[in-house]
Amino acid sequence: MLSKTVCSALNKQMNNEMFSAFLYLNMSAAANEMGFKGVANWFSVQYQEEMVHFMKFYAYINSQGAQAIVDKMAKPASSFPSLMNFFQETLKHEQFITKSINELTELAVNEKDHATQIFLQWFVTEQIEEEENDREIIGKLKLIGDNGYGLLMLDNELGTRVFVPPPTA
Ligand code: OFO
Repeated sequence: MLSKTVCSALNKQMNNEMFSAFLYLNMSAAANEMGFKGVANWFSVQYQEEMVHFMKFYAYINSQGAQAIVDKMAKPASSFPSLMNFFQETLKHEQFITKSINELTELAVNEKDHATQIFLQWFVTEQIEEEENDREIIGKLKLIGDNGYGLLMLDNELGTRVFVPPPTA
């Protein structure tokens, strides 16, 4: 059973995950429009992963006898001046998500809600990977600078990313 406070915090995070999904879907379309098909693919996979995150919260809240409620959300950005900007904004957003998952975990600890703490462990680990991926791409973009061949190579590399649904999704 979830306390009212934990339930409302979980619902808020579920909606944050939906926002993440739509932000990355916008990024995918913007990259496609700029001609970076590989980057568009990378963000499309990112969108699918965020929908899995969203569904994990949705299923968990409902499994605890509470009600998952999809809420109105802020409008995600849709224009990005450079490839570097795409990934800087992504890292910034993921750092916000990490902070929010950490606060949620702290709340679960304070409320002695062991089930929610265990549920959130997957997200704590996931956020390490999310931020690491973004930092790695930003590092490559710094090395590449304005080199067209380098950008093309990176675009090709990001085009190979494939969505792998987690076993529990
Ligand atoms: Fe990008 O990890 Fe969920 O939001």
